[in-house]
Amino acid sequence: MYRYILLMFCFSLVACGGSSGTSKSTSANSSAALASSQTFSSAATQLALVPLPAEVIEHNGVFDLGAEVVLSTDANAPTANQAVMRLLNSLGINSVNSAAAKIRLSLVNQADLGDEGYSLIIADDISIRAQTDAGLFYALQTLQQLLPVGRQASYKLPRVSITDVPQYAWRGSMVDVARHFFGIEYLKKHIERMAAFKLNKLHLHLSDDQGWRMEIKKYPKLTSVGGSTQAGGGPGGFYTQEELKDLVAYAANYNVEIIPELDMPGHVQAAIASYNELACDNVSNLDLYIGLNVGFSALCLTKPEVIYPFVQDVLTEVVNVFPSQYIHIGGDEIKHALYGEFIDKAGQIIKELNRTMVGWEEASAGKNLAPNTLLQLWNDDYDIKSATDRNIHLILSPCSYLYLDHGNVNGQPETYTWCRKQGVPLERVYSFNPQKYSLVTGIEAPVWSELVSSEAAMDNRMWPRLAAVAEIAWTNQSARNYQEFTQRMKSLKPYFDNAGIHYYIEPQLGW
Ligand code: TNX
Repeated sequence: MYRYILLMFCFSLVACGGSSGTSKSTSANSSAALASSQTFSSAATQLALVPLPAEVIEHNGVFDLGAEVVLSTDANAPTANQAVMRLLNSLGINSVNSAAAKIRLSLVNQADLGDEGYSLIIADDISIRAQTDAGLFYALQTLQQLLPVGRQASYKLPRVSITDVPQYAWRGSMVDVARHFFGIEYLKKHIERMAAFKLNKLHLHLSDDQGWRMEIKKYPKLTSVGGSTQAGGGPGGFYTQEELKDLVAYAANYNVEIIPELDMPGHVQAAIASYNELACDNVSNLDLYIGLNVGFSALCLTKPEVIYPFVQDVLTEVVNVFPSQYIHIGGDEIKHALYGEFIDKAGQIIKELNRTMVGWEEASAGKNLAPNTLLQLWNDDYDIKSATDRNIHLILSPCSYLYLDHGNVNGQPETYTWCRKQGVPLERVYSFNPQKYSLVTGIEAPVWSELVSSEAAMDNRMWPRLAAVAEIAWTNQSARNYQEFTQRMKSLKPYFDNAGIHYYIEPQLGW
């Protein structure tokens, strides 16, 4: 039930003829309301909310948030409690014991809100309800978008009732930190930005031919050697386990789960250069790699006694650092008779570690995929039927829509074109219809970093396109409209500027 309903809405005090305009809210089902919804839901008058909520009913008048509020929270919602304090601090609002305006966060039993949904009602106070801490947290992200960016003397909010539930549980951003290394501070900023758009999975591509980025205590050379460089030959880098644990905790405060990927059995030149025995004995290229090719390295699948203890040891340390249920083992771009067997063995190791395997689409070659395995589809038309026939669910990352290493615009320098030669502009991203696929757990947009060598360039590839990804993943397909999206995004420019995001200046947003 996706509706966007504007009822005699007037945001400006002048237009409303006073601040206390009584609400003329009409039943959402009345034909008058529906008619006015058609008249008024023209893009220009929509609230600037991205992703678009499931249901928005605007009432007359505004709510004034003064310099002080009474805050009522639930002790069982630590993430939301931190988030509301951050929000009030950023606005310069004090939380006190007695004042007129109230913000109430309540955990409730309301099954239709699910695990991440919420209700946000701004009337004579601000009432936020959800079944979970995550739901309350998302209501606060919506509230933040309703507020101006930067401190004001007082804050005027539209009176509104929002009920909102996401379409997909997995709303992801993938960062390739292997081809080019990106530091923890950058990832923390990225987590905050993701959360503002209700993205909840940060998939870190932690190893590839050009670099191994996660400290593995049992194999220190993976990082001292394998992490020492990157594509193009720069200094590379790696994360200690302590840093990664800190990042995981930081992400949890933003309801973001980190999904680690250690790519195997291909894409392993950095590991082979660190521990030569992982390659087959006839392999002569044992050097670090700083080029851009793919598909040339592999763990030696005919030396199971060498590679499986390695896989076991690495994944054991991985699960000690990352609490996520899902562990991504890559599995892309390698052809070998024993490939399917590798996937099954890796899957078994992950199962014994009480976790669930994620693999790129090729991992559908596994014969014994555990029922809850997830596969990440990256070639739009890949024949994934052998997996979906077994009820294996998908994360959708079709490259011609969601590969953000491709250009924001046709011909953008330092972008790939192999999947779509015109790049994947914002409008193209937004046009992706996940309903073309079945068994969809979620949506994820990767940024591969062979050609992305700075934080500014990474920002440019991500934004504003990740906002479109967020809306695809959160909002029902039937409620989405590109023209309206661009209008809402236009109004959110101050957020992007204030957050210091080096976004692509998208002409279609008038930025
Ligand atoms: C394919 S997508 C790859 C990556 C490259 C990317 C460049 C996938 C699973 N593998 O190794 O970085 O293309 O667009």
